[in-house]
Amino acid sequence: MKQRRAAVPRPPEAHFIACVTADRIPILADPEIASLILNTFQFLRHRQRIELYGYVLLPDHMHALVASEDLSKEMRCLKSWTAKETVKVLQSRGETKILTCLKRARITDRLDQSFQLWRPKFHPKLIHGSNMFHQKLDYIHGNPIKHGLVKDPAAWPYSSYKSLYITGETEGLDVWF
Ligand code: NI
Repeated sequence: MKQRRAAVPRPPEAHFIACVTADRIPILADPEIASLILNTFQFLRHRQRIELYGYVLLPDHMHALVASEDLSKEMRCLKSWTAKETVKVLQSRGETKILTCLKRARITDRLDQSFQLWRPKFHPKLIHGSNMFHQKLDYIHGNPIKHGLVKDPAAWPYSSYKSLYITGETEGLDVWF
């Protein structure tokens, strides 16, 4: 008889990813847009479509450590959903300047969409072992410093640093050591 597999965590075939906004339009560190991106990560986590080990949102790009059976599909899903929702947020606020930028950034062969939030790629790099895992996690958390936004990783509101190392409130994250 075939036994149902218990919910043992899969060995994390995590990938380090980087997603950049179209034309590097700096809108991801907007509180409302950041939270819709993070909520989308959480939606995918709760559906067990991804595992999320760490993340950072910078104004014009994001980095994350994620694992998934079909990472390309999930990233495509995350990007198209967050793009649509971001446009709705900007429209409701009447942010015509940014919307014009997103319209101009549109990739011309995609006629089914009128705005472009993300560049098409997500640059996945497979994590080999725990050294590389931690190196990438440190890179993620150090990114706001690297990009000159803050001096202390705890001062940047849009990363997993505080949850992992300060508050210990890691329910939004998958932890792997
Ligand atoms: Ni960066």
